[in-house]
Parts: sequence; C-alpha cells; structure tokens
Amino acid sequence: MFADSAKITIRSGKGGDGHVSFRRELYVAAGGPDGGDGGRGGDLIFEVDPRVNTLNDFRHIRKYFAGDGEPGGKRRCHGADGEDMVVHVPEGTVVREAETGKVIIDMSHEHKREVVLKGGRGGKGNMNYATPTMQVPKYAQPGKPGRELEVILELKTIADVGLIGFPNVGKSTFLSRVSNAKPKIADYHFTTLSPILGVVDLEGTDGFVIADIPGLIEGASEGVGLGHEFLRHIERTKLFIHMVDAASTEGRDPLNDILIINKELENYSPELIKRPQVIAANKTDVFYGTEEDTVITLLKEEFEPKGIPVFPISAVSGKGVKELLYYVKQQLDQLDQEPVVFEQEYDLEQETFKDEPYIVEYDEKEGMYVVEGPRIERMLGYTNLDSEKGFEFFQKFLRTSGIVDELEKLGIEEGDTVRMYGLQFDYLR
Ligand SMILES: Nc1nc2c(ncn2[C@@H]2O[C@H](COP(=O)(O)OP(=O)(O)O)[C@@H](O)[C@H]2O)c(=O)[nH]1
Ligand SMILES: [Mg+2]
Repeated sequence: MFADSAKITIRSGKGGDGHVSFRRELYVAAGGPDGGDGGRGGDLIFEVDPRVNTLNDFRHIRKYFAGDGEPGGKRRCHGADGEDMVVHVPEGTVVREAETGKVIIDMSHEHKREVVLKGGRGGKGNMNYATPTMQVPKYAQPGKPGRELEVILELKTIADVGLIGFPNVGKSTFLSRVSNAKPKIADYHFTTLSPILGVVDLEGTDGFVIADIPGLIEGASEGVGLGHEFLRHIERTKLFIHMVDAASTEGRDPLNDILIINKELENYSPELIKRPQVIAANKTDVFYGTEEDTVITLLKEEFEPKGIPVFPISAVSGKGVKELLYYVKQQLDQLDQEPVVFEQEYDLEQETFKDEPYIVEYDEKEGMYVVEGPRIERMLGYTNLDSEKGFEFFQKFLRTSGIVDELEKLGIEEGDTVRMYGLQFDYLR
C-alpha cells in the first residue's frame, strides 16, 4: 500500500563548542587566547522535489538529522559546519507538529524550499574573549543545541476539480475518457492512497486538472473504508463533479446517494460543502423509454434551485460530456484563483523557549549576576544579537520572561554586570 501520510523525526545540527587554548611561543610565558569558534550546526530543510510523488519513503526512513558542527580548535582554528539535511517531499506536503497537529509549513506554491529547523550556532572560542579586564579568558562558549521535532507529513494533492461519488458510478471511466489518466475501471483494489490525477485538455482553453476521489461511502468521514484517506485530497480542489449512477444499474437511488456523499463531505469539513458542485448523472445510455426524463427531472428539481446544475451524461458513449466539461471550465475561470494553502499555525520560535527552566542568581566569586539554564542557552543560540532585530527580541525576552524582575528582586543596580554564558552586559534600566 502506498502512503501519503507519515510521522518522522527531524533534527537540526548542534553547533560545535568554542575552544579554549593559549598561544604557546618560545620565550613567551603565556601567549594570548587562541581557541577557535565551533562550526554551525546543519539546517533541516524541506524541499519540493518533482520526482517524488508519494510519501512512501518516509514509512521506511523515519529519522532526518542534520550534521553537528565541529568544535573549534587551537590556533584560531574554526570548526567545520555541520551538513544540512534536505528532506525531499512531493509538492502539496503539509508538515504538522505531531503533538498538536498544528501546521508548520505547507510545501506548495511559493514554498519550494524552506529551512524548518535552523542549526545551532557554533560557540565562540576563547580568542573572542580577550578584553582589557579579562586578559586570560578560560571561558569558551558552548555550541548551541540543535532542535528535534516529531512531525506528521500529509500529502494534499493539488487539483482544480475533485471527482466524487459512490464506487461504481463511473468515475474512473469518465476520467479515462476526458483526460490523459489511465485509471483501472471496475477495480476495487486500491494500489495507491493518492488520487489519480488527469489533465483535461479542452479545446480552446488552457484545460484543468481532475482528481478522482475513490472510496467514498456512507461513514467515510468517520473512517469507514478507505474514503477518509482520500478526503484530505479534496481539500485543495475548488469544485466538485459529483457523479451518480442515474440509471440505478446496481439498484441504488441516485438522489439518496448524492445526499449521503454530501453529508460525508460536511462531516469531514463544513468548508467542503460550501464549494460549488456539478452533478454528472451518468450511465444515461442504459435508460429506456421515459425513464431518463423522470430521473433527470427529479434530480434537477431537487438540486438546480440550490445552484447545482445537473448534466445527463454517458461516460461510455461520451454523450453530454463536452457540455459538462465546458461548463466546469467556465465556472473555474470565474472562481477565486487563489490557491488553497494551509496557513502556519505553529510558531517554532515561540514554542522553542516555552517551559524551559533557567536560574537567576548573584555569583559572589565572579562578582556578577548570572543568568543560566537551557532556556537561556537555547535563546542565545537562536538569536543573532549582532542584528538590531535580534537584540530587540532578546531584550523583549528578558522582560516578558520575568528575568528583569528577578534581577531587580536580587537588588541589581545600574551598571552592575550580568553574565549569560559567554556574554556580559552592563545592566541599564
Ligand atoms: N452503461 C454504462 N456503464 C458505465 C458507464 N460508466 C461506467 N460504467 C461501468 O460502471 C462500472 C464501474 O465503472 P468505474 O469507472 O470503475 O466506476 P468508479 O468506481 O466510480 O470509478 C464499470 O463496469 C463501467 O464499465 C456509463 O456511462 N454507462
Ligand atoms: Mg474507480
């Protein structure tokens, strides 16, 4: 069975630690500090790859880790950067945080290559800490940790039209007639959970793409059968061709069938039922006498007042098919051309620092205030304090996290020194 959802673990690389070392020269008692910086941890990147059509591989390989940065070395030697990890996904893959189910990124349209987890910054070697007051720095900054996250990948196909309806109404027959797709007719065994796509080449137009959504039956939205697996693929389609066996070749009631499928759509997502529909009343070639008039009239009376037109067709003979396709194309052209893109709901930056402990204390030996802990370390790792924005973010963090309040409680005064790992600040109100 092919897969179009998978749970994987992704991780960006840890930054290499800064190095502590001192220049040794003949006849020089103690040379200056010359420990080099650690390398940057590799980024975890998602990239759309047109050669990848399913999420199959992610069922087998579940861990995607970028490389760690190498530590710095003696003689100002810079550690090598960690290798980036590029995760190749099909277009239309939605990446969610596994625990909350919130969307991190939708790899479609303009999102072709995205850094999802940034690698940790390399720590600064002690060569950076030679200041007039601290001539022989024994301190080097640790590399910043990478980030690990469990994510769920979901493929949501990109197509203009979703072809829906009960099994055996003629969807595959229709798709093979109107498009380049070669679906299996009358085959109940799904070999793929991705819908079959067909490009409709309609004379005088730029055509459109139809996705066959098989497996819809009563209860599909609650997981009966495999219909639920396919329902997610219609979320990006803009219009539905709702096909029905108008001739009741299997003894089903066409009107009732349409209502059942619509109920399933609504149960799955109330948004779906608001999308435009067109009814394709199929298999009209097997009608005889006035049967056709009766059934088609019944369907029209029921649905056309609701703005849902009914097209009598035969997927086998081709009768009525052109009219249906031109109508669909015209509707698509009038619809909002904005693609359906899933918005980001999970803010990696915000979620990173939540709930991580830190300490704020006065260190007698060092004669300064010290703020430390994984939360602080991570924050410093992700923030570029050399940039104005980064520095603003950092200051805001100190305030909103309550660190400033705690320092004041400890009696900090203007001009006192605060150390956070390798960084020292003068406290200014
Ligand atoms: N008489 C007639 N049979 C059809 C028509 N369209 C499909 N069928 C038959 O209905 C059965 C199911 O068709 P299929 O395309 O596999 O339906 P799907 O399950 O909706 O994809 C097959 O035996 C088809 O040959 C049609 O327009 N007229
Ligand atoms: Mg089929």
